[in-house]
Amino acid sequence: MEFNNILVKTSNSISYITINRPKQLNALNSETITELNTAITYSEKNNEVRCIILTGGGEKAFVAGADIKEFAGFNTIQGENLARKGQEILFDLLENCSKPTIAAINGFALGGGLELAMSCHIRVASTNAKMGLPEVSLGVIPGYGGTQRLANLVGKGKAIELISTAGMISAEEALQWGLVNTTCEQLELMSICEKIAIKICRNSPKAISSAIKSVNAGFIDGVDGYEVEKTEFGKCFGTDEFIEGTTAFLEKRKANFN
Ligand code: DAK
Repeated sequence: MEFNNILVKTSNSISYITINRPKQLNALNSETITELNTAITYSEKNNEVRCIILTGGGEKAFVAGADIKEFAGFNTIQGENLARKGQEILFDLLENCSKPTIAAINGFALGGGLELAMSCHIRVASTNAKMGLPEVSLGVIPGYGGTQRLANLVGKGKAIELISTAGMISAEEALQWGLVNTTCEQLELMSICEKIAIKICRNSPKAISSAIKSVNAGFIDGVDGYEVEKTEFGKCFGTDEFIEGTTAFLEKRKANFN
């Protein structure tokens, strides 16, 4: 696969996707969004991949937002259309991905960049990272799910504070707020993400997929997450991985889910 704005490699069952526009602080333009859609869809379908790590190229930014140059001239219809399309082909795709996705936040994660990180299942931030949703300073609101996902992650009060002040918080504050899972020095960022990914890769991919679906269900209006959990739990009993997992336990050996 040839891309202009992202780098993709797979190694030891981990797909590494790097947004690679460091001169523009990895700002998300529509071509990058489309390329990310292709790479994530491919990684999800590829049986070799068990986990996806998403990061930004260079040392300064994860993603400093949607590309302001691109949407500056939009009207109301174009704005709404872009929000709908972008949410569907990238942000919802990531959130509903059947394989765990980890955002390695290596610097600025602003606007669409923080929305991208919040669409991932797990977030690890390096200590130099700065996070915020500064859209209201540009006269718009977060349009890629940020108002919803931030409030889900940190609560309504902190979400409205961060959005309406257009402020930025440090990695340490983000950890206190529950916005990121953990923090580390920038040099350790990829190895910390890989440690998490390696643990994930040892477990049943089908069970993990069911768990992600069940957790996500609890955040969908009108859907009973407990019901989804029961159904997904039942489905696990019909998988080869359930047989392997339980047999391995009884035989006192490690399960092999390859
Ligand atoms: N878009 C385009 N270019 C960007 C950019 C961005 N978001 N962020 C940085 N750049 C570019 C700068 O223009 C500069 O390019 P040159 O001038 O060198 O050509 C280069 O990256 C380096 O940036 P700086 O020189 O500004 O670097 P500094 O270290 O001085 O400052 C900064 C770093 C992150 C504080 C600063 O770059 C900054 O404030 N960037 C903008 C942050 C921001 O406001 N991001 C956008 C948030 S709003 C929508 C859906 C969603 C959205 C919009 C529409 N629709 C559905 C329509 C979401 C909007 C957002 O994300």
